[in-house]
Amino acid sequence: MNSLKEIAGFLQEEDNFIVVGHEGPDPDSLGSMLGLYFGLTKLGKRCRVVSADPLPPYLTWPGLERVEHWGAEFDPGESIVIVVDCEPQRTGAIAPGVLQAKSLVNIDHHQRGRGVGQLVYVEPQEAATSVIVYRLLKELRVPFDREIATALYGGIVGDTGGFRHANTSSEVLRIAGELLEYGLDPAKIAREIFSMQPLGFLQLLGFALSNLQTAQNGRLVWMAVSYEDFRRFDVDPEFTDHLVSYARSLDSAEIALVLREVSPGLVRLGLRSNAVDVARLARHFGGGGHKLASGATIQGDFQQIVAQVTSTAERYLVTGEINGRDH
Ligand SMILES: [Mn+2]
Repeated sequence: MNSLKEIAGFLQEEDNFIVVGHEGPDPDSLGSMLGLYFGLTKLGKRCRVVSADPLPPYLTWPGLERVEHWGAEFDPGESIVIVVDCEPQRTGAIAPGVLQAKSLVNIDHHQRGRGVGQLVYVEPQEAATSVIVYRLLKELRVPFDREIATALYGGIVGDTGGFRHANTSSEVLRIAGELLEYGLDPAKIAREIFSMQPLGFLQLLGFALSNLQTAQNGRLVWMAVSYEDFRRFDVDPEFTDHLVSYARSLDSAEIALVLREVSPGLVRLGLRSNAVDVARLARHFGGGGHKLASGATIQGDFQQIVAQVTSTAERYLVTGEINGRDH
């Protein structure tokens, strides 16, 4: 792994960058993408920002309109690609182009991410990749303004669950406090991230909550929403990963999980915990993430996957072991 100083030095020397984040962009991936984009632009660098997937429709941060959308045809050409908040493989449809970049920089805070590229900075201790980008922009002596501050603050709010998760350190609050001095609107940023639900989503939520399942006296709790359910409530399944926070709010929950069939036969597993290491469970199903918040994408028959995942999670909760029988 490189130091932030080395990465800053490299960025200072070079020009012509493309910043990319993960598939299904969330506030932290967008915050770190835009923060870095504005920072490099302020240094007089040529920079573009690219996402494979559409952005969450409710965010109105300055600069989001500059995000270009590319698919499998994405070709970085001579540009240096900077991958933030994920490994290059997780950039979705643009991943083949990203992996062929002549030069690759990887900045991330995910536990499993070993980083891929000429320059790599992966620090799982950091609450958000937006915090790492904050430090990098300081290293680069970029003057901050409201645009940069909104992006980084939004990313931090997203990944700390509005300063509620275990990653909310005094350092994170100090950085957030400094960013607030640039005249951003914290109530608006929080409302856009947490409280802009379309009617269909609330109705789907009511359905999902009334079908909530538990095991082990409520220590394990799960929701399963099929593709058919999403269609019935006319909800885009890609923007429903926060369903898991409702499952997690059960008083007895130690492991909360949500299984969403986002297209026929393609299932996204979201895992949350208050103490148990659910990154291990996510890895068992081919995914990854953080100790208390992780996920995976699984292909197959929805009902079979629901049965398999919940029985594995229950066994893990009871024994602390994941034996390899299911996979
Ligand atoms: Mn993140």
